[in-house]
Amino acid sequence: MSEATSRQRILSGMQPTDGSLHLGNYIGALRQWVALQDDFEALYFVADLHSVTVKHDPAVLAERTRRTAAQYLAAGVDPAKSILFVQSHVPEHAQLGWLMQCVTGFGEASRMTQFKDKSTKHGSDGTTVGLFSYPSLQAGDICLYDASLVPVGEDQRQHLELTRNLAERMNSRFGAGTVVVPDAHIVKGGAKIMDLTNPTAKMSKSSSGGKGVVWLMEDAKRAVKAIKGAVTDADETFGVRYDVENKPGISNLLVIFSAITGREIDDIAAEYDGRGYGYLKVDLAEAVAEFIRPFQERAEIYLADPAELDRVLVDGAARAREIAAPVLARVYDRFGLLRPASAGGAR
Ligand code: AQP
Repeated sequence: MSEATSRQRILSGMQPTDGSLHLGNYIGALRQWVALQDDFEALYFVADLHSVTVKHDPAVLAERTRRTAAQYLAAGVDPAKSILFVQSHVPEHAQLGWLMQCVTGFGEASRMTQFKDKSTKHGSDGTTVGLFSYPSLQAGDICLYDASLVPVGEDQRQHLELTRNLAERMNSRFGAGTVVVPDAHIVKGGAKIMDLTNPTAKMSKSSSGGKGVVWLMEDAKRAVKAIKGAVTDADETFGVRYDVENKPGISNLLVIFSAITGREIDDIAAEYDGRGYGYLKVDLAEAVAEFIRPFQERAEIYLADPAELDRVLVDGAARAREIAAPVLARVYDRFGLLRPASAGGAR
């Protein structure tokens, strides 16, 4: 077995629902992707098929897809170590996604909290069947590569649990080894970064207004403003400590501070405890700005050369398909689908 194939395989993706990722995407997922690519055979994709499950603007999707890929690269995803591609460039995603839908129960899909949240937000007219079945497509994304680990933020835990259930169901109905049952890899610190203006809700690309979101591709001055304006907690002692229940705002800032600087939360809390929240915010804002500026410069270099960016993505899709095609053929066989004559005909 070659070194590449003896390593465990991991897979993860993000939706190009905006021209910029946010700090939650970075801390909860992207940062881990970069750390994991040395020890795992890593596949990272831009989940464009997922992004069209809600109303989207076709005029900007292609640009957002490139911008998302450029941000992966700016964060340190290295195409020499990882396979970086666009989901729709690998048609096997939609094909396995369909089979996954066919083993998903209506009831279990209805219980997904992200679906409940998003369908409430978009209303019945804006809620598509695609949004409903998106966790099944996601299960297909993962199983298509026999991935054993999926690095995601806490918000994806329920979807990963569904993927495991669907994979186990497939193996029990169609035989052991039809698909690999994956595990979630959820980061210990920063798995759920909260909105700065509402620290009980997660920071999200689609959060209304976006005032509490730190965007990786927006002017750093705006990030500074957002952090300085973060909602903190009523506490006359200005106590700075990690206490999610009683001090969700300060705890969120401490998690961000720790993730961006690599310092321990307790050390940061000890430094600012009793000095007032303002000092913490000013220094955190500066640290975030220092992180964002070079990040943007790197992303802009990739965006300035779309032909090279596309070449990386074309190469990534070809490598991804080399893995995906035999896995899909195996699952098709197990389902009993007739092989096309060009692939040897009936079994
Ligand atoms: N606030 C967060 N804290 C930690 N991790 C987060 N992730 C998202 N928000 C946070 C992680 O980022 C990855 C990409 O997610 P996605 O783009 O597929 O969609 P999402 O999870 O639905 O992210 P958003 O920002 O909330 O997008 P919209 O608003 O478009 O739905 C995932 O690994 C996720 O865990």
